[in-house]
Amino acid sequence: MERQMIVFRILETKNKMKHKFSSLLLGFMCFSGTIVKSQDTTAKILKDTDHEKMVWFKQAKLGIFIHWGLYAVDGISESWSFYNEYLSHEDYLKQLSGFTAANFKPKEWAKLIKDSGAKYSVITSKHHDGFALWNTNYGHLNAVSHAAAKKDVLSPLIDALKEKELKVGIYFSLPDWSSDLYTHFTTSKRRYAIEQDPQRWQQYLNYMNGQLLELKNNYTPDLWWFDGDWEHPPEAWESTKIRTSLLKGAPNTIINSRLTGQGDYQTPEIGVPVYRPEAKYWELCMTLNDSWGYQQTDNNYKTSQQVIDIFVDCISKGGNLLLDIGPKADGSIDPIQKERLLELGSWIRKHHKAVYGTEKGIPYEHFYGPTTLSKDKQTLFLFVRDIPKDGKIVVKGISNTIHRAYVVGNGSILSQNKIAKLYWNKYPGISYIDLPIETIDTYYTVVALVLDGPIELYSELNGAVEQN
Ligand code: FHN
Repeated sequence: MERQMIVFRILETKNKMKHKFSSLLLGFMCFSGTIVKSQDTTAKILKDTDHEKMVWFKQAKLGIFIHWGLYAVDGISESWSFYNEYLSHEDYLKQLSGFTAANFKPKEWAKLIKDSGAKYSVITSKHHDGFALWNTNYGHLNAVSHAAAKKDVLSPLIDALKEKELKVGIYFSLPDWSSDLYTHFTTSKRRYAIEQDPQRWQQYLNYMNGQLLELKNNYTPDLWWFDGDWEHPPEAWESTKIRTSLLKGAPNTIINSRLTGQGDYQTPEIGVPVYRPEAKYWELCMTLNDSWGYQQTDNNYKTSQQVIDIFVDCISKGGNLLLDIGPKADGSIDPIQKERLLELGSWIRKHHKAVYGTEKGIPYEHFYGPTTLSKDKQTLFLFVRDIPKDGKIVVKGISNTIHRAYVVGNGSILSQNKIAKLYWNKYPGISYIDLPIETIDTYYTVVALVLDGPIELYSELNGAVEQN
């Protein structure tokens, strides 16, 4: 068994090297203008992250992101609409009178999130516009004192999430474009440069850190989801200090990669990684349509199939999906958004064995599609998106004996046969597994292959057949 694990690791290393070579090739092709763009998964994360504290995150696979703020009132782009000067800051703030949260039912939100199959949720406590959802003693813009809601909407949501045993993530924007203490106001207006007025910047840091401490003390989140670090270097944000202060007394809290250099995991955004990111921990954040917050004019919703495509892609590459919803200003959630979450949830429930706690799958050379592996690497899960035209799926280069093949979610045993296997050499042959039409799932049918030990991948080039 030990030996098989080693073989698997060696083969993985070989594959990584192959992948590095293909990345180089890709880079060269980009350079020569052949291929459009490579992905940026390079955001710096800490090298010495405590692996113990990452266990729940690694096993969770799905989180629900919530962008809720003033921008839902007019259905415009969160914060960016005034920053990019599509409307004035003054007009943007007029939305305060429409942010009622009149139909806000935090328990229903938490139930929906739980039913989606997510194990955690990340809520925008404050976006770049500086509007805080909780009763902060800092700043001048929050749901209690300034919006029609006249109440703290963050606390009841966090309570409801905890009640449902969901892990809690707090999104916090480092920039606050509405604060007079902050450097940037809009794309064409800067208030000041840090070098010109370090005292004012220090006042901003005090304000920002004051809010962070409030959030820490009020909610003891499991995860901090920072955003907006691109506006200043880590030294200006004093990101090391922020990390130390947030982890003080709460060492198991996880921090995302956008507290530059101080994060525990990478956060690619929208672009589904084409290749497996190298980072051990990563999470793709993704919208359901093309907007983070609620925008009634944006109907470009991904279908349930597409949402599940993206989810399966992430987990097969060893990552999580942080899928976003944008509730309306009254606190209700658009029926399409609800439907997508519930559909994803029922698919996950049926296939939970192939999802939670699994590891990234095997290279595509062995199977035409995404895969995951059980923790002990003795069960390989194959995700079949389409109906195989001859009713068979094909697996290649697996040296193990397949003890049993069955359909996850209903247990149907599947028959298999092997071709091109010669008894005198090690080439494992090609396995064909029957997948009758009655077993096909609406989105992905998942086939489990129970192996005789940890998976052993074969990648040699066979030589001449020397006897017959
Ligand atoms: O600018 C934001 C954007 O509005 C949104 O919040 C996303 C979510 O990941 N993050 C930022 C850009 O990276």
